[in-house]
Amino acid sequence: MEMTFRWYGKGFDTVELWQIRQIPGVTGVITTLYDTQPGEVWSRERIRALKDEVEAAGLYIAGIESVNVHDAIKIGSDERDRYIDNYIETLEHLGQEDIHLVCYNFMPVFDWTRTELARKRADGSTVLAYTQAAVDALNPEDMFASISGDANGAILPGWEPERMARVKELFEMYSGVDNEKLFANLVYFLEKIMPVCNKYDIKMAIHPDDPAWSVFGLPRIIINEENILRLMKAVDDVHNGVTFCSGSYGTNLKNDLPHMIRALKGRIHFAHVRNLKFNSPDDFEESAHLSSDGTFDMYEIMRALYETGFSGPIRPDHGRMIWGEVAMPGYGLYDRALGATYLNGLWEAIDKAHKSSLN
Ligand SMILES: [Mn+2]
Repeated sequence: MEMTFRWYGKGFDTVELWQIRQIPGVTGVITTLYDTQPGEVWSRERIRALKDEVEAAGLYIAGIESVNVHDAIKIGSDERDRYIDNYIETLEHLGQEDIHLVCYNFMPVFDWTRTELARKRADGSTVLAYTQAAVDALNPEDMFASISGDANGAILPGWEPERMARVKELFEMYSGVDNEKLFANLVYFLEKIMPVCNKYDIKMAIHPDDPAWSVFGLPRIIINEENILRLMKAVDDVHNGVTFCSGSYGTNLKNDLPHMIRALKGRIHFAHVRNLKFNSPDDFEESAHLSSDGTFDMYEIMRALYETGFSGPIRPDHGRMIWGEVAMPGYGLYDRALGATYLNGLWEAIDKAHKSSLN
């Protein structure tokens, strides 16, 4: 594996590349053109400029998170082929610039959903949290107001104001789309883009839905082992792969994370590894990465990745806000750097134990 760090780009991220460069063991960034809209073609010039900027800091672009998928593609409307053509053109430009990993998601209307962005913990740190009762009590428009009011001034991915201004319209557009239709639209999209992915060896890595169940009655499909394996089979090409996000699949306690990793052997191209602490099955918070701070056994997650030969980028995910840092919720420097260091430590221990067992 390669340890990486998510970076939203200059002007969008409070963390700077030189700081990322100083985290031990971090060699690459996962980044994006944050000011592009879904459906827009990314120019080669802009991709090149981003690459140059990252490389000048002594890092490299390990992958893109995300190239967002236009709603027309998810809904399967008449315009979808035009937007798929645009997506293909973006992939072509990324391939020409030697970028071979693209994370994306296929969630309708909302990206990830949390009900609190700054829940205070006993140690004074703040974390993102989710309570089902709070979602049940809200309508979708109020959800946006509560999320944006708490974001430390940052624009959160998937919660862009221009998008949320259209939230009612978006709900209407998805009214005829159920889980099966959404799945069929995803397969249609993947089949269309596989040729360009094969040509440039671009690994598509679908991010799970977060939380891994339906919110506000919207369809959700990338939520468990059965569904993700179905998708792997439906488009049985190594370039149709997975972002294994422990914190997203892990929102549903029925998901056995190490088991899923083993079942997806060879198809996980990117990993987000973080912990959650469940206070009840309907209430969780994004704890520190350490196993003992949350509900998941991080050692077993890393061991499953190791034993399945995972060689792609891995990154710590949503960190706590600590030491007075003010940043995009979940995306401060300090706690994610601690997370990266902890995950590197686990990996080293697993690697050394494995090698000594061979002697
Ligand atoms: Mn994730």
